[in-house]
Amino acid sequence: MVNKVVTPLVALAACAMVAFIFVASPAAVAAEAEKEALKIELPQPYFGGTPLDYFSEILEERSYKPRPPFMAPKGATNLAKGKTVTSSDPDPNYGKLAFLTDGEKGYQQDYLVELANGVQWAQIDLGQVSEIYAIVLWHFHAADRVYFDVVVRVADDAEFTKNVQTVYNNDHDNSSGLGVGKDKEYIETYEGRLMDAKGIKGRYVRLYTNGNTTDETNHYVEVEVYGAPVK
Ligand SMILES: [Ca+2]
Ligand SMILES: [Ca+2]
Repeated sequence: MVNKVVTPLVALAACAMVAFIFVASPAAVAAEAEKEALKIELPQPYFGGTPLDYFSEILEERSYKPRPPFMAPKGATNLAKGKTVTSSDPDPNYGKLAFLTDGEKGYQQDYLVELANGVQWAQIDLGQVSEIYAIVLWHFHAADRVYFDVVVRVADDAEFTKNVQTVYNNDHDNSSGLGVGKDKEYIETYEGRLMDAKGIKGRYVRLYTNGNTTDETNHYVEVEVYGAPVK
């Protein structure tokens, strides 16, 4: 009888020890102490517009709560600000490619870049290989829209042949030919979409889409890449 009680208690104590060591190892505690919440400036939200009439099995449920803070190593900055942007569509329907990294994130059409129909990408050169913690991406947030086949990749070279890594991919049927992705589709908001890049290293960030729930075109308002240059 005593054994029946004691054995589970011993097992529980052992589990607690393991959990304690795992959670509170000095290295882990030090790493957490070196982190702070990213300060992401948000534009004004847009109210109104046509409600979205779209359903898909991979569409993430809309959240009405503010995004929780994202913890990144102290000193992380937006490495994309003011950096050079190139695209599969070098002559946008309207707007300029430089709008992606100019710091303006408003929903007004003045801040919008529209790329041609179908699969298109925009690419940011961070200037040097960097450790990347998070990418925040605003397509167009003056309406409820879902952009299709959102794929975000990082590489060491502008042609995307060296050290290519995928940060986000919601192309479930591989229609863009970049591999099957398991991430969710989502509705655009003024908060943008924060993607956890988990500290991967690279110099170039390339962002793909393939039209949206309103039309076949592709839009960007701003892209932020939070990280630190690799010394
Ligand atoms: Ca902008
Ligand atoms: Ca697809």
